[in-house]
Amino acid sequence: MINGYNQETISKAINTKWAGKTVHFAKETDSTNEWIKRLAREQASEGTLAVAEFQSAGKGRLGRKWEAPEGSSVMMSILLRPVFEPQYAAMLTLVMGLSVAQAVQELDISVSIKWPNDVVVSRKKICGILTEMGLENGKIREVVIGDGINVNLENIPEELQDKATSLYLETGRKYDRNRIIGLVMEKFENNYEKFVQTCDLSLMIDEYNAMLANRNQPVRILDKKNPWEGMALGINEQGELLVRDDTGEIRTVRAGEVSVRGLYSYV
Ligand code: BT5
Repeated sequence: MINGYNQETISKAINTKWAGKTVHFAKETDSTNEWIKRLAREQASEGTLAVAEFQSAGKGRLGRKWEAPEGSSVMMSILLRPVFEPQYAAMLTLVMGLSVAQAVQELDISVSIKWPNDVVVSRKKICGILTEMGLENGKIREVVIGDGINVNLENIPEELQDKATSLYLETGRKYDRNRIIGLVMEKFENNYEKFVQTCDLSLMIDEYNAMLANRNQPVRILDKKNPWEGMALGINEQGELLVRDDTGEIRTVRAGEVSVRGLYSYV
């Protein structure tokens, strides 16, 4: 049977140097990203992790909502205080995406990454990532990375069924959320330490591209003014998606500026 899920069980499952060394746990909060920002104002240290069993105001990107029932999903946010320049912070979403994918792979589940911020199983989303940055005098004050991982969800709301799933729905098995958090923290610590050496993805690009669901897939770039289609080739060291358009030109697509969809499905 699966252990409990609380501050103590989560801390026990994390064997890292700094990522998730301090864990805060709540039965309910508004959003773990908002909670960790409040903890950051109270001088929480780098690597502090906030985990909630339920979020009353879970957030996606661009004002979208993140919703998951109590008791079945991982909702957590980690606090970082990087000293690098703000322009590099957006790549941390990719660093976390790779880390979650590697953690899920350790459970013997076939998993991939939908650039830039989703982790997918069977081409449906099992995890969304939201990175937020606070600045002070042009410098990074903090970066918060939030993960919502659909672990043991037994149902997916009707409107999300074509693009979302859970580890349980894909494998028929229930997973220990403590272990998943421990694995994500271990992978993230390792990848983040590589990232800060170069401030780009060069030390993990091959692993990333090997797990990229969009790779060699036809995609539609949902640019508001000029949507276009092409073949996704992989990411570059700056985390941009390389897409060959129908004239043969290879164009770079930046996360945050446009959305990318598979031509035949969500990925
Ligand atoms: C994301 O946004 O995928 C980022 C989600 C980040 C959630 C975590 S949970 C812990 C931390 N605290 C927070 O408040 N947020 C972070 P985006 O790409 O904008 O996708 C949002 C869209 O995903 C929604 O509009 C829905 O269509 C869909 N969605 C909502 N809940 C979902 C779920 N549980 N599983 C899969 N898709 C979902």
